[in-house]
Amino acid sequence: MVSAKARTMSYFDGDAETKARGLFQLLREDGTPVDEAALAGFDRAFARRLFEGMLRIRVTDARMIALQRQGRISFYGEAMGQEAAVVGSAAASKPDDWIVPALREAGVGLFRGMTLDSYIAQIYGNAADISKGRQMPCHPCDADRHYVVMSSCVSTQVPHAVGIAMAMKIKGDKGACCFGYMGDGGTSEGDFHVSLNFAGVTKAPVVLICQNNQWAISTPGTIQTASETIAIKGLGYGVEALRADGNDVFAVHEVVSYAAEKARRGDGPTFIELLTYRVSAHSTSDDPSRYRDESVTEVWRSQKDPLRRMELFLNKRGWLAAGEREALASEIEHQVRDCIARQEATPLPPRESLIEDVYETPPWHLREQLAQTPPAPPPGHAK
Ligand SMILES: Cc1ncc(C[n+]2csc(CCOP(=O)(O)OP(=O)(O)O)c2C)c(N)n1
Ligand SMILES: [Mg+2]
Repeated sequence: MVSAKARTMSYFDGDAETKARGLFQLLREDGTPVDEAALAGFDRAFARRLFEGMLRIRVTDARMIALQRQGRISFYGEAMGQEAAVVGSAAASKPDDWIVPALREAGVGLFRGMTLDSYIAQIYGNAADISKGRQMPCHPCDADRHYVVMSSCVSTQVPHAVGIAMAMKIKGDKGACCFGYMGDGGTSEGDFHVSLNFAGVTKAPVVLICQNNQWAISTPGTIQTASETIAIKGLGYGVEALRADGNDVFAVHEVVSYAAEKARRGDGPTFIELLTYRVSAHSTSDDPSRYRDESVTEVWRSQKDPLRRMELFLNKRGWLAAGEREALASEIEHQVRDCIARQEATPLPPRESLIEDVYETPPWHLREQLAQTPPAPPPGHAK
């Protein structure tokens, strides 16, 4: 689903620098279209799917934060305020594409079909966890959905994504591309610059997406870079650069679809900056009130909220009835609670697997440890 009409808008006619400095938008904050005709390709079913995808992340994240506060999971990083960037880009991906996420894109995996049970099992690190509890929470993966596990090291996603795309090109894979995500902080790392250079030179089929949420833990965007925009950095490497309102799910879908189609037909890489805001804390280990003015956050939480914008749009079109958002949210919450109950009742991975998956013949000191009585499981975990 792509609104080719949207590409006729003046933004796409701009020269390379104008696009990298501009801000593509299809829906204003109050939910009214910037250009009615440009929305012609987005029908009711698709618009609702995008909205439901965003709501699913919002509701799931809220439950996960509550679980962490109750001591039932150890750690969580949410995507509050960034759901449009996550879902709009996910919806532009195709099953054969590969996804290399950074910190806030678990919702991309979910949108592509990772089950909630698998996601939550990976957060609990239980026996149903595909990684057997050996990853940090919030580092999910799903090989069947081409959703690669996130590396914790900021910006390593960029060389990983460009490398995958280069391999796809060398192997002659046609009609697929790789999405690589990063944060604004990630663009200050050497990995970012090296990879952009490789992407430009090799014309790899890659879509590099920076979610500029204006914070990198406690470092604000104002001191992250002296560059006029983040997008414009792509031009120095010969990579087409686009910049869009990351809280406008239609605009995100449009720019990412444009870049993905271009990559899939062999016309090379695109670097996209999506302007958004990290409404919540960096993670459950962070307290942003210590370092930023939360009255600014409040504006992003309310008037600039991406779900609110889409809800206003859907209401105006008559595509979402009164009370339907609440009903949908409650249905999702029930599903999440059911998954939590199932995953909490699932035992931990067998502790022997820690050793036996590594050694064919464990050495004597590990055999001794294996024979010891296991300690009590942490609270909230079944035996
Ligand atoms: C190489 C590296 N340096 C530092 C860290 C610690 N760290 C984790 S997330 C983060 C900030 C990331 O900010 P950004 O890239 O903007 O992503 P966001 O958290 O805003 O999504 C830092 C400094 C790390 N994980 N890896
Ligand atoms: Mg950031």
